[in-house]
Amino acid sequence: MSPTPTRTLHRRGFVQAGTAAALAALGAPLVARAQATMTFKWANNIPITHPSNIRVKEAADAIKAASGGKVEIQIFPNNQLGGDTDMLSQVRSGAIDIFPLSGLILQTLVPLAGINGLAFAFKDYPTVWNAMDGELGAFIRDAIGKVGLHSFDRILDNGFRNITTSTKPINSAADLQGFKIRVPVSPLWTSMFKAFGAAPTGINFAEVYSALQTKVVEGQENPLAIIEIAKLYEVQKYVSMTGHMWDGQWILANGRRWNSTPADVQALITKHVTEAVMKQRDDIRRLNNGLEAQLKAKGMVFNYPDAKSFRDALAKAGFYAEWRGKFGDAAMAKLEKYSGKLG
Ligand code: X2X
Repeated sequence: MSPTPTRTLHRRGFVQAGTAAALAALGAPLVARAQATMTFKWANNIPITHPSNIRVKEAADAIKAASGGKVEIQIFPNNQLGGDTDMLSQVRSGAIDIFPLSGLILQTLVPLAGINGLAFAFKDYPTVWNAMDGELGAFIRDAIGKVGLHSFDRILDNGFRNITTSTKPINSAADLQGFKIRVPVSPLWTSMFKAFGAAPTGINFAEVYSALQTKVVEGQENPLAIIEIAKLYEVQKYVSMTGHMWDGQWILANGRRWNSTPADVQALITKHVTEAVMKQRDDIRRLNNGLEAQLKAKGMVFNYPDAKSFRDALAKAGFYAEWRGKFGDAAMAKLEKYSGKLG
């Protein structure tokens, strides 16, 4: 069957006027074919009710409308296509097109991507966004580009992480001695909790609820939004507000798929995904501020440990020195421009 004649999308009203003007300014060719429907599989590890999915669904709807139904983003939430480790393989092979992933889990493939997880690096959100939307983020995205993945510029917020347990509150690093805790599958996470003196096990998020329920582990650590949305309050009692690190998800696309996507479609997707990320950050900030009261109402017990014993344990175990060596001086200089001297 011979293909129908090619038409540029703007002639069909495919691209909104604003986008077309922006593309013209960039000198980008409008090369997409009006007859082809493009479908992108977007997969992740969290329930559809999480702002990451709500906002991406809005972006997908906007992209579909703006493209006259030609560009479709299908969302597969909640580990439907596998756990994080598996989805990372799939986005590399092209079985999944777009996959948001914690930089610390991506670290198994891009060692530098774990750097923002260095314990207590960021004192607050303004510092996080200055770093991740600034030179540190650009440095990390460069490294991601080298393994054949495209990273969108803006990273999704996951949040500052806190420890939950089924057995006792964690008041200081001493309470973590020998403590069986789940961490995501990531060298930095495992190293951090070993340095605290705990007994960490790397488990994908897909198995966290059942690992807590069956007491394979006594605790885990996550931002409040995840604790609420994944219903971890059903299997955990205490929340210790350690805020030991900030974590976000880079939105990764299979490089071959992305590079073979017409420039106007790339621009359309990028515009809406970026808007979704900025709204998602706002949602998470508001959620994490309001959730404490809600989780208390569900029976969770909160405590607010001082960071000092945790920092001291890390310093004593040589955690910062070890990771400074692994990340290298150039990368540490990018981080410390925002965090101040670590360790
Ligand atoms: O796996 C986790 O704990 C989660 C949901 O926070 C991440 O995606 C890193």
